[in-house]
Amino acid sequence: MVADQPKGYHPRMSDYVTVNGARVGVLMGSASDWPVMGKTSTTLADLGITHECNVISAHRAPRRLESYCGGAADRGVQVLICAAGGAAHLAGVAAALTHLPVLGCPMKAWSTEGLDSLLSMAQMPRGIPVGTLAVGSAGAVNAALLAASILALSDADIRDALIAFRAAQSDATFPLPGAPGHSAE
Ligand code: RP5
Repeated sequence: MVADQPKGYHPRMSDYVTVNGARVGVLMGSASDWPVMGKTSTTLADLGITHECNVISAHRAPRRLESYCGGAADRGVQVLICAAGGAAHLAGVAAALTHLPVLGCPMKAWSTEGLDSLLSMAQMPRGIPVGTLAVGSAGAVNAALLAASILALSDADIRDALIAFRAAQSDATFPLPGAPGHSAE
């Protein structure tokens, strides 16, 4: 019996969304994280990685988080990406509840430009690691790319998609109209 939940509370699968074949689970502490974390989802989709996205707060819905993390590996999820702001314990608690690799995305919340979230994730005490990315959009995109790198170790399609993504990034050119040596348009 846990004091913070009604007596007899048991999370149901319907408390969160699952996607058949999902390899990555994206968790957020709040729907207010979605404008940034949508970039994680878009990047995963661009690489052809089936994933699922849920808002499950570690402090508002701890039993639901326990249920989700406890079942993730058995459903075939291989990486969790957790985003939260403030005293951002979502990634650390998720990492405590599963052996899967957990990547942390610190969100800018209401103060300190996200430094609070960054330190909450990066400064995990020894024993339970969280692979922490940069604050905000850069970390959100990089979390997807790092998840792809992990999955690429055993999935040739994802490896090819990641290599193609990086090649396109390297081949991109950046005209500076009007700058010395660049054309005017
Ligand atoms: C965290 O607090 C969330 O991850 C979010 O980044 C921040 C603010 O949440 P809301 O007050 O917008 O729900 O739990």
